[in-house]
Amino acid sequence: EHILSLFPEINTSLATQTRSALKDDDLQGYDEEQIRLMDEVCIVLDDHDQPIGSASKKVCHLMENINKGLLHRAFSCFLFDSQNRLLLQQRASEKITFPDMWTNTCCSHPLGVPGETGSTLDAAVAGVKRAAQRKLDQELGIKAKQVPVEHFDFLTRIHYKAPSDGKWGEHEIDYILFIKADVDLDINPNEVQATRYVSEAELKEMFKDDKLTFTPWFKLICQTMMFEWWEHLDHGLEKYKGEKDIRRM
Ligand code: DMA
Ligand code: MN
Repeated sequence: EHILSLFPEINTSLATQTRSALKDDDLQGYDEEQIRLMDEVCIVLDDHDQPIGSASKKVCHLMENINKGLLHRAFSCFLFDSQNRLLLQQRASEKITFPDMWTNTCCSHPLGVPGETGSTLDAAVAGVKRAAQRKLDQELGIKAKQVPVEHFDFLTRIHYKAPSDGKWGEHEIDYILFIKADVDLDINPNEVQATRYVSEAELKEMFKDDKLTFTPWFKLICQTMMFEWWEHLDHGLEKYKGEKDIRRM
C-alpha cells in the first residue's frame, strides 16, 4: 500500500494549505507566533529522501502521523567562529517541540517552495542551504551577507525519529550543514532564549551538567560523528563532505 493513502491531509502537489492551524484544537494554549509557523509547508519524503508531497509542519510533527511512518526533510546547521568554537542555542519556552533544550546553532525545514525543495541530492542540498540562511536570520538575526550559501558545507544526511512529549515529535531526514563565520547576533526571543559559543571541552562539560537538557538529534550527532568532524574542521574535512549514504539512527 502506498504510504500517501494513509494520510488524507497530505497534498501531493506543493500547494499551500488553506486551513489555518490557528483554529486547531491540537494547538490550543501554545504561543500564537509558534502556532502560525505550524502552517509552514514541509516536504514529505519516502525512505530514500524522494519528495512525495507536502504537508503542514503541524501534520508532520504529530506523533499520531509519525507512528504511521510520516517522514519529512530537515536541516541542522552548525556554525563555528574563527576560533572553531561552536555556536549553541537554547530553544525558547514558546517552542511547541523540544522547548528549553540546548541544541546546535539552528535547525528547521526546507519548505515546499521553489528554491528550497528538490529531488536530486544536489538540488536538495542547494534547497537546505537557502533554508538555513533564511532561518539563521529569523532565529538569530544573522544577516545573509555573513553566511553566503556557498560557504555552507553539506556533510551527510541522518534519518532519525524522536518523540518530544506524548503528542509531538520528529521523524526526519536531516541534512547536516557546517559553516565557519564570525557573525553578529540579534536573537529572536520567540525562538531562542540563550546562546553560547563552546569549545569541544566546554561542550563535553555541558553534557555532564544534570540541570541542562539537550535535543535528541543534537545528542545523537554528538554521540556519533560530531567530535570527529570538529577535529577536522580546518584539515581533512573534505573526506566527510557530500556523503551519499543516508545514516539511519
Ligand atoms: C526542526 O527544527 C529540525 C530539526 C533538525 C529538528 P525546529 O524544531 O527548530 O524547527 P523550527 O525552528 O522551524 O520550529
Ligand atoms: Mn521536523
